[in-house]
Amino acid sequence: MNIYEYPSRGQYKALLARPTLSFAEIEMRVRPIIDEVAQKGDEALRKFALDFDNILLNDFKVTDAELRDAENQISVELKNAIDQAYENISVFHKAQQVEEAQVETMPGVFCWRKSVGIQKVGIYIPGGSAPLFSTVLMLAIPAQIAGCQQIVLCSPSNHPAIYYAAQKCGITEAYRIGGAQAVAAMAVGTETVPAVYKIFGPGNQYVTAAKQIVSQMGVAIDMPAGPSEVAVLADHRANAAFIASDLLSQAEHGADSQVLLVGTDKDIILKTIEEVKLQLAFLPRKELAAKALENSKAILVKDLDEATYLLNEYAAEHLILSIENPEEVAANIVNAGSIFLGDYTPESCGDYASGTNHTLPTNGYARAYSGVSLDSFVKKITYQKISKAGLEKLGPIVEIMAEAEQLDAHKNAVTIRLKNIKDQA
Ligand code: HSO
Ligand code: ZN
Repeated sequence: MNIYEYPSRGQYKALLARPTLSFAEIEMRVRPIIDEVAQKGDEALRKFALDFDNILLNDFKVTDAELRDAENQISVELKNAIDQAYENISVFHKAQQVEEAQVETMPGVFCWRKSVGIQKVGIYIPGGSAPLFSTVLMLAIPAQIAGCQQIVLCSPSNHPAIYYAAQKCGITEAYRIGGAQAVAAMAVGTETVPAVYKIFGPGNQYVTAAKQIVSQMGVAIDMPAGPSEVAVLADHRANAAFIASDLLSQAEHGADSQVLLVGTDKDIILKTIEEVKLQLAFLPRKELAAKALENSKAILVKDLDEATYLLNEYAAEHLILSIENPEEVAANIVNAGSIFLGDYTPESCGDYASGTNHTLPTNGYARAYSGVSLDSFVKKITYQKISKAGLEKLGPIVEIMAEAEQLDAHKNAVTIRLKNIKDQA
């Protein structure tokens, strides 16, 4: 971890830059996969499973019995933990259901808006060493609350915790397929896998590229994704061991994870770096974490105002405020995916079970994007109803505007009705 002492504001841009991801080369490899799934359906899925993962896929739809039986294959402790996380995430996301009032903008002109669940959504959960069943909760719970009718899960992993979470969250069907081809299947549909309208979930560069490509084909995606990241702000009284554990919990996600420590006290920064070394040695995923730490930075700044400025420039996916009065700084942070306040709020709690969603904007997207929430699973339809008296008031305004835009048919749609109302009188 390199230390940068009191960099000038002019240096921030270069200092905070994320590594650029070269999309073009991966895109070239992913496009033919998507085309082949579109043309050959299940046959292509079987071929890619054999070519890429050496798996002979026959039936890849997960059976109801497999989903139901998952409960018996995990420990009671894990089941109870998932159940509590489910409760907390449900409560937090249910609170996002807001019914908007019907508004009478002018006498007789009524406008309103309603949230409607996206009918068909797809959730991708990667395979690999960490079975991300927590991500099933984070995506399927809001989908369930939103009232999505079809919630499709694709994952190359058959970890029972993934299946337990899936059935608990009302996933309507699950398929044991992975990679770019799974994203393609959910985008275009095959004989077995239904096409969906929006695809969610993390994945490697190929999955990310596939999501980006299908999003240009008219299928919505949750958000543009980059490697996961955390920024920790520490003051003179912060606990170095706590902060080190937070940095490592992010670093262990992958070699490309981004970890940033911002401090107002050099001693704490040095102690934290020592602690990171100590704790790293005990981690089963130490190689991955060590790689991520190679590109990570510790930045010493003169005070909390400067830290706030820097952190707003960076726009972290996760921001931990390990400082005396975290609320004061939090009030001035305008760019972050999710903020963790105080010494006893590790990111891990948000990752698993406090209630907030862990699918968050990375790579600086927190400047303009929000994390996944109930909103991500609904569309908002607007409605209006105008009475005859309302049209008599509003109509002439629209006639004038349509005429000024030289759109006569628009004007006529009002005029013809106003005339009809007059004739009735
Ligand atoms: N920190 C990850 C989410 C996660 N952590 C899943 C553990 N499991 C991205 O926000
Ligand atoms: Zn995590």
